[in-house]
Amino acid sequence: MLTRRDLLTGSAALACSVAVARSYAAGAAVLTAADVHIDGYPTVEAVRWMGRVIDDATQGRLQIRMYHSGQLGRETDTINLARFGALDITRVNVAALNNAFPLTDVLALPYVFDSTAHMRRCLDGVVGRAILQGFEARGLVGLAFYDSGVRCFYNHVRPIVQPADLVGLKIRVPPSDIFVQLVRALGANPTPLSYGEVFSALQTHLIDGAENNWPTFLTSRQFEVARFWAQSEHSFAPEVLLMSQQRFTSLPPRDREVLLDAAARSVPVMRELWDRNEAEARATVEKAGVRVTEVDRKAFGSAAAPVLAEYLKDPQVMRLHRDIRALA
Ligand code: GTR
Repeated sequence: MLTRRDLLTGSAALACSVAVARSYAAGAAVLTAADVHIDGYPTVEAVRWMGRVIDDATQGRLQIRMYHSGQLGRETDTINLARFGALDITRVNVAALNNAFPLTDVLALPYVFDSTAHMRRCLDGVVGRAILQGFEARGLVGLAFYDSGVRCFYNHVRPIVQPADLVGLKIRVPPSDIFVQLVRALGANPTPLSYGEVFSALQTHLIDGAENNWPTFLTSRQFEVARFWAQSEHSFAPEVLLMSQQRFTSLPPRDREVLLDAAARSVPVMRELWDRNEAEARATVEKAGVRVTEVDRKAFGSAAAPVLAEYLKDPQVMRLHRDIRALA
């Protein structure tokens, strides 16, 4: 959690760049957006697309300026900066939100969705709406959900087929208790690290492996070190596009409409980019010699079941989970 001091010191440079961005085009409001992914990644491109739509619809009155590649810091930091109004838009994974926003837990829990189509149905319906609205009580506006494929384990030690193959391995997890508990339940040692630290942690063997989706595995170059990919498909944890509520309410109502509409319309654009990107990423890393194993899905499901059961004790998570399963 960021303290007020961290915010004041650590965000001085950011505040400067935000100020510059806001005066970037005279008379235009420029929204600063952050993403940890590299230029060209589907989430970055979807927000850029939104920026073009907004620019057109407002004759340049409202614009988005994208800071990709983690230029504005870790995901957990950008969430707090947006809450405090020091950053306008941030695109993060639900894993970075789980601990502070428990309503998002259900989206990251293991083996909750059966497929990408199932997840999209849920995010497009009442489940997605309830979770996006939940951000309003905490200084944020939930603009949209984006795809993040399905997370699988990979490592540089050995192929994984059974949960027992993970025993003893040091596995990087995002800053979410769900992933810490899941990796522990599978017999491995969870090591929480921020996204920007994972590649060098793998390279220096500080960790043995991690878990993520195909495009991230490729663009972060983790595939160059971790040569064993296991198709565990343990979490569909999607991405969320969030806006500072302070900044949102400062905009004239007509611009708020334009923004919400552009965010909603960016979802199918992102999905198309995603589907293409995911297939290409997989083909590229397999061609580069990464060995893919199918896992014993039943054994993984059973080992992960106690983690899911623990979270389902929360009535709110239970209700959302019931709605998700009803759409399976
Ligand atoms: C990716 C996600 C990033 C980041 C990363 C991680 O799938 O797109 O936003 O959360 O995972 O594991 O840190």
